[in-house]
Amino acid sequence: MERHQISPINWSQETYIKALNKAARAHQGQKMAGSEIPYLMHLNLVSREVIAALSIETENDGNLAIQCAILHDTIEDTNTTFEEIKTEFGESVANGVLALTKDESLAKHLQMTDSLQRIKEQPREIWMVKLADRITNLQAPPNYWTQDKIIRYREEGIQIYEALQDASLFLASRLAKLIEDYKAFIK
Ligand SMILES: [Mn+2]
Repeated sequence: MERHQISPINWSQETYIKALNKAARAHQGQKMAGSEIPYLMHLNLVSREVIAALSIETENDGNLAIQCAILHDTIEDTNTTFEEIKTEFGESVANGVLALTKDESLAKHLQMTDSLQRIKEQPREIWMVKLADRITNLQAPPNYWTQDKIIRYREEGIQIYEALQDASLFLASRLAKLIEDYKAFIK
């Protein structure tokens, strides 16, 4: 049956499915922190934020943004390697995922600044993924977090916002609102 192809403007469904299959296998068995919910939920939420931004900010390379959104934690949290991502998804996706990976050889308090510097050397689509990641993570903190940890997490959110806000008006305004709302968790 001959059918006219209809696709989203700046990304393809096939690309999304391929990345999601990879992430589902790589993160198999992992759960979201402090819960029984599969980790894939986090990747779903991050990619939904990115897709929402792409529907408005259509000048972006949506395939790059979506692949990096879905794969952003594979190098950091699974045994997937940079080389593997490069072979399967290409060099720009692998470079993006690597920039989104914390350098655990650094002291913990230096890791965010270092990662933000490396993200800023990447295309804006990678910045969008980091904004979307923090939007997704700025939900009610787990009940075992200390006040100190909650305050630091909010401050890190501000640091991410300040560094990357230019990548997406949509995501930056979502993040700004969540940073404001997060004050409610500080007693
Ligand atoms: Mn993440």
